[in-house]
Amino acid sequence: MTKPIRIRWGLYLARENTKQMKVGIVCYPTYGGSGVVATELGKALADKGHDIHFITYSQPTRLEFFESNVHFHEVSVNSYPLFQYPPYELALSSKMVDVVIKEKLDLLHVHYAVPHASAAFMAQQILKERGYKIPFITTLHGTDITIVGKDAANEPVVTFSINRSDGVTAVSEDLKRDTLEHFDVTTDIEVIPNFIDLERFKKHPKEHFKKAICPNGEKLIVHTSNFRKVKRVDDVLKIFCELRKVVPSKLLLIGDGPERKKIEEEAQAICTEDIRFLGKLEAVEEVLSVSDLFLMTSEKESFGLAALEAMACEVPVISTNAGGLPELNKDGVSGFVCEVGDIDSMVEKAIHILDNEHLQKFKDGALSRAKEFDIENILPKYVDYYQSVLKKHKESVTQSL
Ligand code: GMT
Repeated sequence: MTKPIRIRWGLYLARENTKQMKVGIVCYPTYGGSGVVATELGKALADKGHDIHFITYSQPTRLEFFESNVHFHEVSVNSYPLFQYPPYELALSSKMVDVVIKEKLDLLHVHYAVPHASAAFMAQQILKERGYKIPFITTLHGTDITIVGKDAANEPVVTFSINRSDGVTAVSEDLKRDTLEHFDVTTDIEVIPNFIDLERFKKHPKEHFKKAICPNGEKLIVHTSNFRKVKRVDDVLKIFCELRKVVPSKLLLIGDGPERKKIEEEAQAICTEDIRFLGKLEAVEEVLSVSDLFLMTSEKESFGLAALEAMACEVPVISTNAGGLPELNKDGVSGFVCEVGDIDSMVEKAIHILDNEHLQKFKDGALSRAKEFDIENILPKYVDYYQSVLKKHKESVTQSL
């Protein structure tokens, strides 16, 4: 029997035989991909009996109020006339300290490095002084590395907090490579890709939608994103304008963001009657269910969760070769992968896919590729990783006693 020690570590270490963990999850609770991944991961872990505590500034978008084993702790930032910018990171670290102690958490898992990793490091140091030892894992999602992290204004803190994380995961091999290339990172990075709930994201019988949107049997093209510059939504318009000259089709643009107004103006100037903007949708899978082709034109994309959601609904994808997209979209199988900005090639591939002779083959290819990212396959990777980080952390704490 192990001798009792005075360090107060999480219950997991005291009850190793149960394997149930108490995990604090920190993320952006809004529409971004990292928040979706964090929320779905937390819900799936809770389903398996783990106790999950979301620590965020508002209720995560995909979280129901009453789910068993799921708790929500709101971070509220008190401002003061002196502050031009309310100190969110400070409030977040303090909340983490509070929740770890009150809820006896075993582990913190922060999604999107900025500023969550440095806030977790600060919380860990405070907890250490109070006699609580807790490891934290940072998941790198994309722009936290490729844009925000690389910014000289943030880089030293991002590098430091990645290196001080007890575990680091990245959502694609490409993001791992990019991180190692641009940051002086000494910690191992585990690649755990995005995942999909195939119960929700599947082809739903919504043929009446298709009839309403495409009354004359047109093909339905779809794009969903947060309308940021990196998504190159204007390329979607360019592709569609060329495509509709050959294939009668309609375009749906789903989501919202900084570029939307500009894109709407551009759309009005071209073929407005065939393009519709739907804004943010709760049940995006219902529209995907009747779509024939998904376009992802990003110049940076660490994984491409929106494309995976489309594939799970049997929608082939034409994507760029940016970031981790080629790791998801299998060229010639689930769709095609083209150079960023190569409109001609994307139009040519779109015409090929939408040909009735080929369409079903690509739909089947998209679905079978999506199945490889079934949450049931990816969740055990996170659980195993949590357990290995907890074990390593326990060993290092024991050695330092
Ligand atoms: O920048 C965004 O588009 C949102 C961002 C986020 O972190 O909220 O999404 C990133 O994370 C997703 C989940 O891991 C990935 O599927 C997206 O590819 C990634 N976006 C980019 O790299 C641009």
